[in-house]
Amino acid sequence: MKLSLVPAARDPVPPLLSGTVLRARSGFYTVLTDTQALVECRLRGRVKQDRGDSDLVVIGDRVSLAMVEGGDAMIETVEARQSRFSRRQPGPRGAWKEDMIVANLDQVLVVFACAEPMPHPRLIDRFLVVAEHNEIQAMVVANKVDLVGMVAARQIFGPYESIGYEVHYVSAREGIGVEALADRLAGRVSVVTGPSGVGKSTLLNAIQPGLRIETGAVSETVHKGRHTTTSAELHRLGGADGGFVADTPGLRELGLWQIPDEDLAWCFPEMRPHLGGCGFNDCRHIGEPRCAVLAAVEAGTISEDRHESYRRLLLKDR
Ligand SMILES: Nc1nc2c(ncn2[C@@H]2O[C@H](COP(=O)(O)OP(=O)(O)O)[C@@H](O)[C@H]2O)c(=O)[nH]1
Ligand SMILES: [Mg+2]
Ligand SMILES: [Zn+2]
Repeated sequence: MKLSLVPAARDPVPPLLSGTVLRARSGFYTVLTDTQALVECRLRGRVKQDRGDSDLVVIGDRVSLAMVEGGDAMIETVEARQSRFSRRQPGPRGAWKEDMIVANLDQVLVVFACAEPMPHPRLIDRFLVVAEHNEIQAMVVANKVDLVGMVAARQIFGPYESIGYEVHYVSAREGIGVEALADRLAGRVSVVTGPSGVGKSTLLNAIQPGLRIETGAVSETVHKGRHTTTSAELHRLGGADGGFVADTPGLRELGLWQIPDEDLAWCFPEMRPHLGGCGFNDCRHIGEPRCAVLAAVEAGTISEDRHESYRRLLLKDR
């Protein structure tokens, strides 16, 4: 795309355009400028050097662009990230690789189905823990309520409401609860995550008609064997308040995520008030005497199920 930039008379340097990265694919970036133009860009070599070989530019990054000869655009600078959704993966020779997924996001939607596939509390907790570790506000979306009804859905997901998570009971297929959820996305940057088959893509298509994201069994086989998360894309929401949402096809391997042992309890919000109160400073909350967390489990303020998720994550027992 060609853009002609006319520098202001008092401004000796041609101005840079600011924008947000919506798509990043094999060295090419699609940037939505603050003037609402979509520009295909490449990355200045200097930026590559500055940032080493970690994820240089990911979707959600705020960047500045310069137009170069021939009408091409180059990303000149990348702003510091306000927030991030990333996962750590085992890398070569025992090193850890941080896999950046989205930058500058406001919230994570942890989507599960009420049935087909049956939700598993261990897995729900694993997704929530990843969001907490990234310090991103998480909400739970219980999709496919049409299959089980509200009473059964509340039995499964109600405990998350008690912890303080916002839970949306929806049916992407029947349109139940979709409008209320769309309201919560307006004007924000959201990432949709959850296991495959729960209806994430269907839900996004229902929230934003016109997106036409692939759904169902076909897309699953197509994506199988691709070990990349870079195909994630920020979609613009059409409402008056704007906003963006990212589908994350590569998050199926979330099981590889590792969180340092000493950070894990903090990732269970209901454990936080008790963390200072244990008899031992280095208490792991799995059987030590005078453990405040175990006392709260005993008293029923922390659910046994959630503590079991904690224990299994800590002991890498999945
Ligand atoms: N019964 C029912 N099926 C749904 C609903 N939402 C999605 N599905 C179906 O669930 C399957 C997986 O949906 P998809 O959006 O591809 O899931 P994703 O892998 O999480 O993106 C598809 O066959 C959808 O038609 C829903 O609310 N109710
Ligand atoms: Mg999908
Ligand atoms: Zn303890």
